[in-house]
Amino acid sequence: MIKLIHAADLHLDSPFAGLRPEQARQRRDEQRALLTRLADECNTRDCQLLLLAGDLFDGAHVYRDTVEALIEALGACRARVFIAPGNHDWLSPGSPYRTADWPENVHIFTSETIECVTLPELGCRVYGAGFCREHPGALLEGFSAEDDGLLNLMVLHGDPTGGAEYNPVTKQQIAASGLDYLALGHIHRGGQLREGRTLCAWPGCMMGRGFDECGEKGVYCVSLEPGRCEAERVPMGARQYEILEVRVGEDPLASILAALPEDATRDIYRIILTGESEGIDRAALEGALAGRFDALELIDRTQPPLSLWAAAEEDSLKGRFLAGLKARYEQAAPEDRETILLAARYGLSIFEGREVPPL
Ligand SMILES: [Mn+2]
Repeated sequence: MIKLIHAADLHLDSPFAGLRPEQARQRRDEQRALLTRLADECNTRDCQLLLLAGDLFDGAHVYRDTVEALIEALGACRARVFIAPGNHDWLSPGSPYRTADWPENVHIFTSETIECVTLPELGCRVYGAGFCREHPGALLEGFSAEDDGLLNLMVLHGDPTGGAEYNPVTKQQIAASGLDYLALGHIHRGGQLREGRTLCAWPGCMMGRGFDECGEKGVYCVSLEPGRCEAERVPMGARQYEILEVRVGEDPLASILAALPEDATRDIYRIILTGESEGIDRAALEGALAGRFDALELIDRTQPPLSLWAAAEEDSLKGRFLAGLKARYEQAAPEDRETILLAARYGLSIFEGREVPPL
């Protein structure tokens, strides 16, 4: 039986442009630290192969520290390593894939024509190709693997979800490939499908970089023998982005706390508040939640309780005042609504002879 780890879309040296420079540098350090984790995972599980399906680097600018960290981690793997460069790390003339000194156990596919390395000691062959430009066309079209009893694997960057821009991989091509395992990269949310005798999988990115890459990220651990192939998700323990929608009750803080997992201190949260409220005291909530997250973004989408507008129909000065604000509230952009609610509450307090709450 062959055991392998399949990872993709590491996007090392991402700029993390939305973060402060200090935080961005920390994230790039964390990306490099994941390389050690990847090598450990391979060695602990006694994997014979590590397949890296492209977008290892985020772009043409790669720090030397990063190349060194990657070389060190891959060199520490007892597995044979196969890399198929993708659209972000395509094989430009100055690419580290061409210029760096890679360890002996690492094979980089440097042609857009599918090539093959036979590993008789493992009873398999590993096919692969690499992007030599950003948009290489359909690399798998017309391919079929040798059929001679060896297990056939392929590592490739490409899109199995219908996108046409970056090496589209269709179900027909997968079925016709005759491969046992097709290790893809490109789609950042992991998934797998079976077509014909082939299991095709893409692990997604190894670490989320924004709210468009939420949830737990990781790699696949694949076990493979003639007639059987399974891919199991292995989380890599990186910091996570999460979006949580919380319907607030009487006490918004209590509602949020009840919705949180036990420990989110390393994670980056966007909490969207819904339901009814007379206005969310953002500063107080942020204060009360400080330290529970690496970073928190609060979005208030609550609606005012009906009673605030109850007198808007009245034929009185109070009624006209509320009706005017209510109309503006309904037209307002979400970020302006809090101010309008505040005006309504203050105005109502004055009309009703109550003490005006402090600003
Ligand atoms: Mn990618």
